[in-house]
Amino acid sequence: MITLYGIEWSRAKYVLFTLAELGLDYQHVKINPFEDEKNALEYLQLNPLGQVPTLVDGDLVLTEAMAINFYLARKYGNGKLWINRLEAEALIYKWTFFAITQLEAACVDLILHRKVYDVKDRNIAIVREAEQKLVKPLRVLNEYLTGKDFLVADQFTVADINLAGVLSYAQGGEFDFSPYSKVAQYLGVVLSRPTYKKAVAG
Ligand SMILES: N[C@@H](CCC(=O)N[C@@H](CS)C(=O)NCC(=O)O)C(=O)O
Repeated sequence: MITLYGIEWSRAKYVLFTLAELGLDYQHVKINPFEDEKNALEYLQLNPLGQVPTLVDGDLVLTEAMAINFYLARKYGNGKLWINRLEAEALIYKWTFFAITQLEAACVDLILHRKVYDVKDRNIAIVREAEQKLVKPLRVLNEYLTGKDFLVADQFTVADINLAGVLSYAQGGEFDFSPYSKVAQYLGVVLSRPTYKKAVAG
């Protein structure tokens, strides 16, 4: 039995999206990263950083959302979400690492400082800096996506889940995607999949 720890609006949503795409059964333990439950001794044994998500599948305890998604796609995908060809795999890794190194921190800052934090704790300077940090990578992504429906080999893969999942935080944080029309269109397509809606519904 698979168990996923992490509430649906946290980074656990990337994994919930994958679980829904693969139609897998799982138990969902909705740990809220803003609550003390993430520091309960029992949970720290699974994830010593006290963060979500964490996946348990049999004897395997796995943290890091993107690693979890690679694992699920490869173990249970059966031809879905993964492409067994070295060049395609390299691109799946490349766009996932691009998402977490070039985009994620800024996307998370946008939603935290526009939606999640109490108004008194929001910082407009952090919002402006995050918007600025997204300009260059989004230009690159926009150009790359021109003439493509998906990131790798024109197939929907776990790279799309990972990257669109990251950008969903910017979308939730009211980022203006209009200068990046191809990214906006792509995001609209990926995030309107019923499996994403199921993931964020919890
Ligand atoms: N690199 C980790 C980051 C996990 C992470 O930062 N999760 C946040 C919630 S989205 C969290 O648990 N924050 C609580 C904390 O850091 O104490 C991953 O992608 O899984």
